[in-house]
Amino acid sequence: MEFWKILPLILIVLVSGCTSQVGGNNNSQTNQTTLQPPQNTSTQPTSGSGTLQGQVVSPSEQPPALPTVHTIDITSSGFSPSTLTIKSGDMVTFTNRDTAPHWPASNNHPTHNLYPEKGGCVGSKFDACQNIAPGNKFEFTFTYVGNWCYHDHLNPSLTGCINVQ
Ligand SMILES: [Cu+2]
Repeated sequence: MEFWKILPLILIVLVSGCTSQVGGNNNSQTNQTTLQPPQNTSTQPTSGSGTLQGQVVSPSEQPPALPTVHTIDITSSGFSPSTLTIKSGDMVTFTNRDTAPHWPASNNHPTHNLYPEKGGCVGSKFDACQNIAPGNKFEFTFTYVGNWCYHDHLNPSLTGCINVQ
C-alpha cells in the first residue's frame, strides 16, 4: 500500500524533471535570442553612419556633375556672342541661325590645332568636322583652361573666342 502512495510522488518528480529540462532549453534559447538584439543594435548605428557618410560625399560630387550649357548663335554676320567666358567642364552649343551652312573649328585655320585636346578630323577635337546645316547644332565641352579662339572654317573671317576658367 505504501508503494502506491509513493508512485505518484515518483511520477511528479519525473515529470517535473522533464519540465525543468525543457525549461532549461527554453532558457538557453531565450539567452541566445537575448544576445541577438545587441548585435542588431550595434549594426543599426553603423548603417546609420554609413548613410550619413553617403550624404556627405554626394553633395561634393554634385557640382562637377552639373555643367553649364552656353549657347552661341551663328548668323551671316558671325558668332554671337563672339567672346564668352565659361568654366572648365561647361558645354558650348553652336546653333546655326543662318540660311547657309557653317563650320565652327578651333584656330588656327586651316590646321585647327590651337585647342590642345586631340581627336579631331584635322587637329584639335574642338572642330565640327562638317558643315552644320541651318537649324542644326554643334556641341563641345571645354575642359582645358585658357583662351581658345575659333573661326568658321567655311568663312575664316568669322571668329570668336571662348575663355575657359
Ligand atoms: Cu579652318
